[in-house]
Amino acid sequence: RSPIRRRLALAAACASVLLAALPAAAQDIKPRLIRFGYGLAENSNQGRAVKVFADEVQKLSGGKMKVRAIGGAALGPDTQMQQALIGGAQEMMVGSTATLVGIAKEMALWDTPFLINNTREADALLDGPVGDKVRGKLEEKGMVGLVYWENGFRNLTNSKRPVTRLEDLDGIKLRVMQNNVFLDSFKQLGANAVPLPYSELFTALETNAVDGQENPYNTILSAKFFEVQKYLTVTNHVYSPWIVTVSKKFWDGLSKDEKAVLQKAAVASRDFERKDTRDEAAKALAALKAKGMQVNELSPAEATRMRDKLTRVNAGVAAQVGMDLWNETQAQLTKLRAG
Ligand code: TF8
Repeated sequence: RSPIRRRLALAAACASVLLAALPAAAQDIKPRLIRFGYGLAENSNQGRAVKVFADEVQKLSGGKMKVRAIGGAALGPDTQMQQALIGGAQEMMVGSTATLVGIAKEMALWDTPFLINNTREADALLDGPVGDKVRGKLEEKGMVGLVYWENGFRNLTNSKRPVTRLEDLDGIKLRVMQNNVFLDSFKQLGANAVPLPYSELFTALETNAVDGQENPYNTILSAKFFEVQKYLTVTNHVYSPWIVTVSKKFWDGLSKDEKAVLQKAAVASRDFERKDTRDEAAKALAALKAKGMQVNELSPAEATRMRDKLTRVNAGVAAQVGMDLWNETQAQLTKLRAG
């Protein structure tokens, strides 16, 4: 490189060091109010992580940017909040990737049954090129995806009977997320699958409008589903992520420094959330048993039967997300499993 280019590079490096050292007050940050909606209770892994995000934004912006956290689906179910983000009436949210499939079809990748075997694979896939590509699809639709959080491995509950064999699901009215892959998956298993927004789930279970549902242990605990569900079957049938999104209309009006605040806070909240969720999940099953739930594992033979039925939806997911993305995902997983 020429000496002049080297000097320029050096100057640029110094400038960025200086910039990083600047107090928040000297950065290009204006007072901003961010309404951040989410569906679970304040006292849940989702609520705790939104709080961490809010505190982090406050700190990094020197108190100029304020996050107003609004939980319990008070701003509406995920799909309604997504439309508010796209229209610019709400700034941020966190929710299930599964409810975004109608907006960005590639999100269906994360609904593939048994795609991800453990949290190491989840983090590598979601934080790597595949996760970035899927997240990136939201931009042209009016949303910016910042980071993925962990919802977790999903397990089945119901109020009718213990599910020990595939046939036990026959006729069980099972709430699923509003998503074609989940609908197809549970139809394959013989359940009477009913798509419902999460915000209507507790009441639907309580009034026996539906018999069962599936969610990670954390949510079964924080949403108090144990009060209205007797049986829990350990299925771990899919790993669900959450995604933190920003209204593109709002995002485009932010300065570089303001965007950096949100990005840094998002990463900090992700790291907190995954650890918190995993710590809680490790203890949650015992807590659910203590609350009176009757828990059963599946025999290896029955687990295989269910898995075989569920993975019948895979070809459909591959077609929906595109073979390039599907193959890239499988290749990364193969590599991860080898090393
Ligand atoms: C579900 C999801 C929920 C999310 C949440 C409201 O069952 O697992 O955790 O949608 O953001 O709907």
